[in-house]
Amino acid sequence: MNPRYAPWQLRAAFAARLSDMYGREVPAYTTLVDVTRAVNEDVLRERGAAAERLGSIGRVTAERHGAIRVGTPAELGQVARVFGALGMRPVGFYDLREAAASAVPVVSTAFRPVDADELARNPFRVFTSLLTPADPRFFDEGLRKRLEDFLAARELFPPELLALADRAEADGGLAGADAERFLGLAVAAFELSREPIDKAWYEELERVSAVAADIGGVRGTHINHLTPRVLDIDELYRRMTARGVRMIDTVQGPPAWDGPDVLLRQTSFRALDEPRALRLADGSVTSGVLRVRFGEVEARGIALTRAGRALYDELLTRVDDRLASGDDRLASGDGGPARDGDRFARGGDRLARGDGRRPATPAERAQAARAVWSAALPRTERELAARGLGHFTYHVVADRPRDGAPPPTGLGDLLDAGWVRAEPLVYEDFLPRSAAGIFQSNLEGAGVRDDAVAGAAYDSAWLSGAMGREVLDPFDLYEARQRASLAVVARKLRVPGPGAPAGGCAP
Ligand code: OOG
Ligand code: NI
Repeated sequence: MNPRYAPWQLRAAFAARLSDMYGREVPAYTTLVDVTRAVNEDVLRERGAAAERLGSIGRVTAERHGAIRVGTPAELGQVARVFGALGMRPVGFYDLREAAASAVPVVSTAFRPVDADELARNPFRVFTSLLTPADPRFFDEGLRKRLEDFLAARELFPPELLALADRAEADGGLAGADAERFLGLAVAAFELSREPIDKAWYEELERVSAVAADIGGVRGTHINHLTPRVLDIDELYRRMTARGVRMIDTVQGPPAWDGPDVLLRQTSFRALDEPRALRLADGSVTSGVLRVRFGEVEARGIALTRAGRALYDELLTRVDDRLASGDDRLASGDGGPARDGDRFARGGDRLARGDGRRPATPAERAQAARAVWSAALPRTERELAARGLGHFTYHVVADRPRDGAPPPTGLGDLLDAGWVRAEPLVYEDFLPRSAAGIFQSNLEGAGVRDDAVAGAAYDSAWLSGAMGREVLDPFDLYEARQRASLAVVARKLRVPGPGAPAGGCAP
């Protein structure tokens, strides 16, 4: 008997083993997972079925995202093959060079399952960043050349792993012994390497960018955080702090407020000192410490439409403007001079100020965000749908009224009359500004970026070409799921395409 493992089973097993490995390497991660589980149990007890509105407790408990960073398009292509075996595809393009205040010379995508049933089985995703040595704002010609030579000479994934990955993808899974071998090699590829690091080279890169050193200063890659999903991130933040874990000073993303949860809220704790072997110029090896890994936790909300997302981005700007105008500054301590280091302050929620005033505190920012949110975002799911801001799937209600009358035709009326119900689609992706904030909140130094020269241009099409796989547009994926559900409603009720909740044509 030689059981076969489908891609989703490989994915679930990989996520679980990676979690075990990371827990051994970073003990604080285990604390984070324990506290997350306790919060989720409490939320489930308090809110009942409502707690599972954005994913079953089974899915949420197993849910993780990881993050890795690689150096070359060829390496990214190999990552895509390993994750392809797990049924994960590249979704979304994130340019963190622009989103970060510190030197974060990477562009990124996220590998994840895309079909609804695959997401329900196990939604494991990996935020994957690619170094940009060709960007002259960070690297001069000489450094670029040495960096590219260094990267070209290393091997992140053994050929046997890649061969098994290709076979798994082509055959739709692997048989027992091969699956075991594949999983062992794949987890090992993301462990922290014990090989000595060339101290001078690492430090040269670190002066440019700590991220560049983390990627291009070593011979391997590693998982740099693994993030569980929590149902109440504010409560999680309180409990971790009470346990003495020093969290970054904010929760990134939308503020806590009394309307529907949208998109993604994240927070993290600092990288921990980890002993590493360092090779000196004379060839001798000494021991030092590096901080390259950290802990992160997230709460997921409803996926926004393109229009909803544009509104979200505009609200972020409105919060910045409001803080810049000084409306939300607490009376005490206002007007103090900005400290030098604040230009690249921790937490990513810094406000660049040219007027010499101190940046807004996290509490001021949260208060401003709540005010802006309350004024601009609908307070109910129904309203989010009606204004075309959120993504939902629509389902015919089994015990709908049966008085012989034909169903109304507009989606709004179908919802009101109880023929159809709406289920929110959970946001499966990331946010560039939060990602940049997470990056820089965990960096030691800000690095340097020369904004006097033009940056190298990268976009989603470039990234697709670089790895030889199409980077999918996340909005297209949510829209397709919404549209497919509406087609089923139309067929079952024999109504013309019921269209958007606002009553117009199909969304
Ligand atoms: C990735 C940071 C982005 C997130 O959750 O936004 C990220 C990294 O540090 O490599 O994981
Ligand atoms: Ni993350």
